[in-house]
Amino acid sequence: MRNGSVDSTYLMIKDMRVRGAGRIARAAVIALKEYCDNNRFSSKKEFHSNLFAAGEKLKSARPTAVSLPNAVNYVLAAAKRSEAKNSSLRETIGTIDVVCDGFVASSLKATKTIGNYGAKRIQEGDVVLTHCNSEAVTAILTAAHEAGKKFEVFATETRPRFQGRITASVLAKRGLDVSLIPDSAVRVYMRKVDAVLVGADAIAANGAVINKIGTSQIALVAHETRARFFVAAETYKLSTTTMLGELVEIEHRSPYEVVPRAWLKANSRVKVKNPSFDITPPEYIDLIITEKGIYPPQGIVFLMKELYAEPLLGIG
Ligand code: RUB
Repeated sequence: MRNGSVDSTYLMIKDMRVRGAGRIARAAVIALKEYCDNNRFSSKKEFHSNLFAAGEKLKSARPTAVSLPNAVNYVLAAAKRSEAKNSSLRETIGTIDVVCDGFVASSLKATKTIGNYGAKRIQEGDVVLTHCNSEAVTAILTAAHEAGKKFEVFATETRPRFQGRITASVLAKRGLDVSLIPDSAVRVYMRKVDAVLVGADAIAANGAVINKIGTSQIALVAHETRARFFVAAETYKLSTTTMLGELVEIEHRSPYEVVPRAWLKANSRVKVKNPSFDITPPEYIDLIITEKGIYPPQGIVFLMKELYAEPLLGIG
């Protein structure tokens, strides 16, 4: 069995060569498609068990971005439906190809739509602060810029992995006015900031947003200065299992992302903690911008029910 696409994508997601909730979802779906297309299966039974094992492996690459299991489960659900219809192996693989292509196209389209919806929330002369690197956020800022609005962006460095440098670099190349600031400088600049705009790895049923570590601290400071706090997220980042009381797992990464190996060796009594994400409570969020419309965090549960009530009935 040629597991190449699945194994390499699993590793790329795990060590963050592919990162960001939207990108990892699309990468996993493309890996599943390639896995189906590039292997010969002796029976439908073998196909299904291998496909489900590949899906489980991909889902285990990173635990927090719910876009990853949501995307993989979307593909696996298509395989299950095919099985229930007693489709041939060739038909099932054909269906999976279509479903995977559809997911990737609709994901890209959703980001673009969010860009257009969100751009309307950026006013002429605004100062916008963002954290980490989110495609949904850069889509909004780019769309506002392309609409001719003049505004300034502050991008936090986002330690320890410095994804803020990606954001600053992307925006500067697109012609936006952007300044990179240390994470610890957020409160200094927040007095100037009109709106904070961040992405999401997962959104819980109560409207809480799970995003890059440091997001909740920024929300607190934004609350203090009454800056608006917006979240941009495609609906496949909604965590439906939180409707059933499940918690979103927060990823803890290697201490060597925080300090060099030699330093830790020389200071072996020091414990280094490296949580990768945190939770911003709904009270600190003004609006969540999705491709299905813009919602107050308290409205997210209704969107979840509308979009995902049926699959939820099958849980448990
Ligand atoms: C990335 C991160 C991003 C969200 C949304 O964390 O927290 O804000 O994933 O990104 P990491 P997008 O770098 O650890 O993956 O809007 O691109 O899906």
